[in-house]
Amino acid sequence: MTLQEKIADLRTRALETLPKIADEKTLNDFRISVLGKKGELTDILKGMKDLSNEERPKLGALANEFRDEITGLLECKKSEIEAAIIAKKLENETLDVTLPGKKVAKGNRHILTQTTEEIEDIFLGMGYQIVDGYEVETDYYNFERMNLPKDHPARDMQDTFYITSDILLRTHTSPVQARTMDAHDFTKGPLKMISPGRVYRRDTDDATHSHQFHQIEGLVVDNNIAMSDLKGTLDTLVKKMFGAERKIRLRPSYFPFTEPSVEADISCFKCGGKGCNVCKMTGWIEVLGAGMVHPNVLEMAGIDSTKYSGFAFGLGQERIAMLRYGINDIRGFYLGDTRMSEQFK
Ligand code: FA5
Repeated sequence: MTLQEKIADLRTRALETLPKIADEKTLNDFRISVLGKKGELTDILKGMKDLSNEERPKLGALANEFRDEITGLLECKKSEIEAAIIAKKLENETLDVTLPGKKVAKGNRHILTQTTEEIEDIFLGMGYQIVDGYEVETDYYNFERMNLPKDHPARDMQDTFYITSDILLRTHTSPVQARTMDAHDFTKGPLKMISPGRVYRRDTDDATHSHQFHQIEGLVVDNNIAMSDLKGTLDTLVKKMFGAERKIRLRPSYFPFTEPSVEADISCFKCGGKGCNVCKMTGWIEVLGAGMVHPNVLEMAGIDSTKYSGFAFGLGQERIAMLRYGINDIRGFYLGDTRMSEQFK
């Protein structure tokens, strides 16, 4: 075979193979085998040295023509393969807009947060300000400023978790009373505040007690504040939270920081007052402690107790929520069981 014939033969084979190629790798291998440094064309052209001066340029022109033709065809094939890849991708990615969408799970606020916000709204409507307190408190504010000196036996009622002998996890929201009284300027008007937050006690957990729970403190200090103001305020709160039919009772109690002191109970949601395991057979569930601010507490804040008087209360949100929604175990608030939390959307 002459070199011309060899090129013609290579061309025939190349034109036969090219249309059958369907992927980039095979195409590249083909290019190398035909036009590459060690490819067939190079091999054929090695024979040029034996040609006459007249024939050599003719063969060179033929080889160039062949190289240009095949290079052009390779380019076309490459574009064809790329277009096929894109078409396939698009086919796989087609979006069926008629398919039903995936629902994004929506959470809801914890029932204790909802209860707190509802109570906050009631008091905001009565002109109270909302104050934040500290969960890590000093013995001074948690006890001493609440008229509970170091050796006072009533400290036993509220044992807690101590960080040092002077720093503790607060047992109630009452220290916010002292902090707010210290900061209040009575020339600007009466003091009316509530303070919600988390409190801690070394209590044994049972259906109505937890070692960590929530309270809302309330405090009003002004001239001529009387027990009737406290009673009216608590009545309004209970009516708004529970409706007019739910019974509330006030019974005498003792807190070192109020005098006189009361505790308020609400008739049990489960037995309606007959007595059951939730209310420990009493028919009532205690929801808050309250009373008239003790003169010592006012004086320690630099408030003249002959001119000013006040009432204060501390209610437990868990108890309020239990009564409101018929939840019979306080531990249900903290277990994170979605079957419970989803009921309060
Ligand atoms: C107090 O904590 C007083 N600081 C309340 C107070 C404030 C009285 C202002 C006078 C003036 P007591 O320990 O009773 O009081 O708690 C108040 C309320 O917190 C209770 O009525 C109850 O609703 C709730 N509570 C008390 N202990 C627990 C507990 N272990 N688990 C859940 N709730 C509790």
